[in-house]
Amino acid sequence: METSWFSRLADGLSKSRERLGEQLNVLLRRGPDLDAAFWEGLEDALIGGDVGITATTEIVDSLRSEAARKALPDATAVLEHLVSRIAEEFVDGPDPFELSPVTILMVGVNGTGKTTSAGKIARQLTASGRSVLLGSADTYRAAASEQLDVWAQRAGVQVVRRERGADPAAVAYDAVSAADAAGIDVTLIDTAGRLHTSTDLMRELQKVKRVTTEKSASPVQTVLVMDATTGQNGLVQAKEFNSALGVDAIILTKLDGTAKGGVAVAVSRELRIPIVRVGVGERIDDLRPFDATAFAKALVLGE
Ligand SMILES: Nc1nc2c(ncn2[C@@H]2O[C@H](COP(=O)(O)OP(=O)(O)OP(=O)(O)O)[C@@H](O)[C@H]2O)c(=O)[nH]1
Ligand SMILES: [Mg+2]
Repeated sequence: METSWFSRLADGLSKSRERLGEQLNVLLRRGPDLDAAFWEGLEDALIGGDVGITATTEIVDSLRSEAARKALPDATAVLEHLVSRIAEEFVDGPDPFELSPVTILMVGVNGTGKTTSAGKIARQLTASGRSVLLGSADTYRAAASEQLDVWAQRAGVQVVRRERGADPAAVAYDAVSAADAAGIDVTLIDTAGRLHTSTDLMRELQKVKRVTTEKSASPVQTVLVMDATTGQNGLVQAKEFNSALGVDAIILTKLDGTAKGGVAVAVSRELRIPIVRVGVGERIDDLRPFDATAFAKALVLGE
């Protein structure tokens, strides 16, 4: 299982690795010397992979002093240290989906993968024997509720909903009431990703969170679903969600669709929020628990 997990992750990250790996290979082909051109090349490769300028500078500076301190012989030795250095950049933290009971708000801009991630997680959790309830608090799009239904049927879980246009906070209220009454382990509340303005969206989500927290007997966690293909823009949005709502954990989706998988590094270290799941494809198993070392290896070495 571990093997397939690694290969799925490495496959999913192949675009990132091709790009970063190709640049690193070019560096290695230059020769083993750890000269100024090597360090610049390494910096360019990481920035190109969307690791972010601050993180890149820190990583390269620390590798550089490590290379001097430990008298690393050549470029290959430095790149081996790069994996552990990248892995260290990730913030560790509790996984909200492992709490029980818990109520989890799935938030994020439109199209990032909130609804499908909620569905996939519902199915994964029920497969491991936990009771799950879904709340469809995206009341704007008729399709949102139907999309959640499809996943709910596969997972065999109930969906709490109201009519189109209803107050999302009212749906959340109904969902946590039903979950508390039934002794549900994990309540997942799907929310909308787009309103007229982002201020409207944040205000609405704040209300959903307030009502949920007041009503729910279980702790409430806010999980931000972020699309890796949006790169540094996604990071700006993530900061906005975090300051408006307080984000406990991140799901980073669509890593299979981008050469900029390094954005995971920037997101985790700049927000100081753990990434708890990564999406590397559209199949249910493609939403995987996050492991910093495996991720760094898959990103840099593809193994
Ligand atoms: N390739 C790939 N596609 C993904 C991944 N995660 C989600 N998707 C796809 O992204 C699309 C949008 O997903 P949704 O779950 O509808 O996104 P959403 O955040 O609920 O969108 P709104 O409800 O419009 O805000 C769907 O086609 C998903 O199948 C992933 O990790 N990789
Ligand atoms: Mg949705």
